[in-house]
Amino acid sequence: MTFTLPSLPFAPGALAGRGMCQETLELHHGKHHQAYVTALNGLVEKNEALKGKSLEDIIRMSHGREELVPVFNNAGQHWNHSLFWNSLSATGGAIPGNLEKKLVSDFGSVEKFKETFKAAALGQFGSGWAWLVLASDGRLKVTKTGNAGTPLATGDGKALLVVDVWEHAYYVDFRNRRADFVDNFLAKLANFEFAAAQLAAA
Ligand code: MN3
Repeated sequence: MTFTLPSLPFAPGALAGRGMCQETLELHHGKHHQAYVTALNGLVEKNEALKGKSLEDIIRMSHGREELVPVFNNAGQHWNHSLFWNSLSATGGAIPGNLEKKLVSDFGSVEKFKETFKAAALGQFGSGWAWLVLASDGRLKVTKTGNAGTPLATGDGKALLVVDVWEHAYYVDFRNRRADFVDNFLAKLANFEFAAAQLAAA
């Protein structure tokens, strides 16, 4: 299987004025994400055991295997970024009723969820990701992963929403201010409609 860069689910300029300019998206999607896809295809081409496997299979197969670290890193980054584009919206920030009810039930309040999510995003030392997941006990949880880490590999819940906290995600719009980027993500960019749909389908 040859992997391809998914199209953005919005125009590259659609989030300008909401804290993610077109230049950020052209670099992040068109250069960074494309580079992971290209590298993954090159690695799969050289490894018979990986040919024809789905992205999810490749992530699970390569996780924790020293000789497959580059495969895991590029496959994980491809999967994580694909979810990240769906976690953004030009009408982001509004939380649908069914998801709000579940957030209140599992975190105590929407504000408490946002605090927890922000703390995970800021607490990830260096590059990585902060996640809203549906854990196997049926509760919503916030988790974080380093580098290309993903709950898909660890079985740490079904991913509903993710924010990229690699510097390339925010440096053009927010310079070094990760906290401002995360606040803006939660208020203006987070596609909670998508997260609610993922929850409903789980
Ligand atoms: Mn990224």
